[in-house]
Formats: sequence, C-alpha cells, structure tokens
Amino acid sequence: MGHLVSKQPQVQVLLLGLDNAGKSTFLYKLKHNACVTTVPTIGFNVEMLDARKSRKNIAINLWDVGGQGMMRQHWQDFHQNTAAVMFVVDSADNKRLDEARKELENTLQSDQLLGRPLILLANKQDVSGALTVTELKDRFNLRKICSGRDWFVQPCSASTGFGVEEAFRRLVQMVKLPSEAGAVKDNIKETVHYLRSNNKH
Ligand SMILES: Nc1nc2c(ncn2[C@@H]2O[C@H](COP(=O)(O)OP(=O)(O)O)[C@@H](O)[C@H]2O)c(=O)[nH]1
Ligand SMILES: [Mg+2]
Repeated sequence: MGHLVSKQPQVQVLLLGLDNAGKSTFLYKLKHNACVTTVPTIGFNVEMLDARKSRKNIAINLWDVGGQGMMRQHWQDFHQNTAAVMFVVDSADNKRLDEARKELENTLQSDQLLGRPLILLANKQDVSGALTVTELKDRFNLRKICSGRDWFVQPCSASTGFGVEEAFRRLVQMVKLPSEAGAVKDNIKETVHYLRSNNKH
C-alpha cells in the first residue's frame, strides 16, 4: 500500500491568502465536502487529494500554511517545491483588498515561484457586495503582476461549495507533473518533518 502510494506522482500546491480569507474552509470543502467550523490556523493543514492527469493517478498535496505569524518565515522554504499557488481572497472584504494584493504581489515576486501557475480564488461570492472576477482582476492589476505565468481567476464560495470543484479541476489542468519539464521534485516527507520540528508550541 505504502509502496503504491509512493509511486504516484505527487505535486505540492500552496494555498495562500490573508487570514480569514477562507483557506481552511476551502480545503475541507474540497477534501471532505464538509463545512467544518474552522479555527484560525496555527501551524499548517495539509491534505492529499487524488486526481487524474495525463492518464495517470496523481496526488495533489494542498498546503494551507496559515496566514499569519510565525509561519510566514517558512514560506520561502515551501516555495522551492511548489508546483502551483492557489491564492484565496475574501472578495467581500473591501478594507483588506489592498493588503491581499500586496501579499499576492510579494508571493509572486519570489524567485522560487518563477513561472508557477496561479489560481486566484475570488472567495465569498455568496456575500452581497463581493467583488466580481472582473472587478478583482482590475483591482489586483492581475494581467501585469501575473505576466510570465499561467493564471486563472475562479469565483467561488468555500462555505457553499460553489466553484470549489471547478477550482480543483482547473488546478489539475494547469499544474505540471514531476516528470514534466519545469516541474519540481516531491519532498513531502521532508517538508512535513521540517515543519513539525520547527513548529513546536
Ligand atoms: N460567507 C462566507 N463565509 C466564508 C466563506 N469561506 C470562508 N468563510 C468564513 O470565513 C471565516 C474564515 O474562514 P477560514 O477558512 O478559517 O479562513 P482562513 O484563515 O483563510 O483559513 C470563517 O468564519 C468561515 O466560515 C465563503 O465562501 N462565504
Ligand atoms: Mg485557516
């Protein structure tokens, strides 16, 4: 069993965004199709999701490393092995949109993330007043800050499930497998070990 699992191509995907954007809600909706009551993430959540790509069974490890505090210093270490970034935005939180944009810009400027695809999740579309995809694209100046990489904006609501599966399908389409040119190596075990040992509370 362990043998079979380890033979499956694995890709590491980062789930980023400000605290309260809906990262954990999105992750649990995708994994368990459940709405769990989330608490602010301390440390990290990681879930392995099965998918099919290029006639192969693959595993996508989706890392929710927490939007705040001490985890930020570890982001650089993640970046190197990251095949794609999902960036979650609370589309209804007008006050923090600029903060979110800056965070995204910073993330995309990382050398280790050069050319990695970005999926921007325009979350909380169920809330009245939420920015539409078009509005968010303009507000974030996405065409400019995403030049040189594949990118896509997916409207969604992590709590109702709207757009969640679509976001995952899009991710599977855009991500490169470890066997493909430009892909990154798989080191989930080392990363988990690293994080556990750096995250003792
Ligand atoms: N209305 C609405 N609330 C959401 C949505 N996604 C997350 N939330 C709520 O936003 C809060 C923060 O969500 P959480 O997943 O913990 O955010 P995280 O800090 O990014 O992990 C929680 O109260 C969630 O229930 C959504 O799509 N719509
Ligand atoms: Mg969280």
